[in-house]
Amino acid sequence: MGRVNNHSAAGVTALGWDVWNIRRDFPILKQKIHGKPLIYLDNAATAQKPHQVIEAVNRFYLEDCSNIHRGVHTLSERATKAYENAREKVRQFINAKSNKEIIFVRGATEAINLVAQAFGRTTVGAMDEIVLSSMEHHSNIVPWQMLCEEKGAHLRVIPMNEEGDLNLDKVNLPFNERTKLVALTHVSNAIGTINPIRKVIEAAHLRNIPVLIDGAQSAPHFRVDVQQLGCDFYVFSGHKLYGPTGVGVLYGKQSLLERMPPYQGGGDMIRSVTFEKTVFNELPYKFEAGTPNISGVTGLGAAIDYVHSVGLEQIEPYERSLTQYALEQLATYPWIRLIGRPRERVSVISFVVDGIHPHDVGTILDQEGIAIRTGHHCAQPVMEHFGLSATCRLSLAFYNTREEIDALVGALKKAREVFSNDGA
Ligand code: 7TS
Repeated sequence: MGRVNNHSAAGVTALGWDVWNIRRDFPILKQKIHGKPLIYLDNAATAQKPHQVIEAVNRFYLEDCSNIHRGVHTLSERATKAYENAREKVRQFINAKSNKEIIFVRGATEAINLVAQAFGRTTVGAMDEIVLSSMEHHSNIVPWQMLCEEKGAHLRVIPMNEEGDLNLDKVNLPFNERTKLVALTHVSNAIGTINPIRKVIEAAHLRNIPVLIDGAQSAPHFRVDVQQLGCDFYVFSGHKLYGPTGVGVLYGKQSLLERMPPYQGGGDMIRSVTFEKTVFNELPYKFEAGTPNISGVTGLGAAIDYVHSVGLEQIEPYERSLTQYALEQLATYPWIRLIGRPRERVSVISFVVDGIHPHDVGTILDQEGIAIRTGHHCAQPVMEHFGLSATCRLSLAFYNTREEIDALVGALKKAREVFSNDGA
């Protein structure tokens, strides 16, 4: 159930959503930057944390701090319970079949590297191919490139069109008998495109090709059901989902994970060790060598509880209407050029301002207390596609408001005036 407002304070939208009430959960949003109220529009990089998450992490260190899976003492039992409860919360959150399919890692990046090493190194050989798209984050390019270099394999790329949508005609799906994996982002972090991943998964599965979905930018915005999607791997980062940094998730189908060798060796991932032979532990522990990020995992569990308490079914329409508002406001000015017009998108918008380098825009906005991201967004092939080296990117969360978008547009106008006067 979503947390719908039932009092009629100012700031309540037509959707019955009290954004001002929600904002009270995020202590960081109260501060001023350069004397102006903080307007945080860099949520695709990392989302802010509600006090429920901060308190869960604090509580771990204040009351339960202990190592997991090893102790019979009370603190260790409590820590283990919190850690394994979080695994169950993640399982439910993405509707995986089993807890064995949920591996805790450092983030989306580590999850992809794990698959590249544990799956890739045993499956991919010389002249084999891995298919990516032209809108991947570097995290979903470089690990595959490293693997290809080692194995003498090749990357194939699904192209995108001028709007920033993938070209998914049969001719543009470069699958063949040498394709060993498809690794595709669910949502572009640079231009916000939601890719029709089911279509790609179905086409790949017709040829028995497994598919990894990079969910770093989808998990925070809408409901994901890995069984319904049918993907073989799905990865996301906790910190973009209002959780702590340094924790993320690899989902993998049990049958595939069972066949994969461990990624790292160490404590907790073994059943028995002698100098002659080590027997590996069962799933999911086989992939969780060493002491994990226990406080982070506990905090991620609290973040998932928090997102449930707000309600993805509330978050999605609110963010959609806010995105629509931002697009309309930005489109009012001919000197603002929106980059990409995808058919379906999340609340990530890239733009450039005529005559001002994105980094200068970012610096001027910071003086107004507004945080946006400028640069290539770790997606240089996307920049190249649009003939740019950098863009300005705003990325909205459910605690952002229309007033903040108005302030952004006001600050952009100011930046434009400053630069026009300089040039005069
Ligand atoms: N995949 C996508 C689609 C991403 O957007 C990111 C991070 C990653 C993978 C890597 O996630 P990490 O948590 O392991 O670093 N994206 C961004 C961004 O857009 N700005 O900063 C980080």
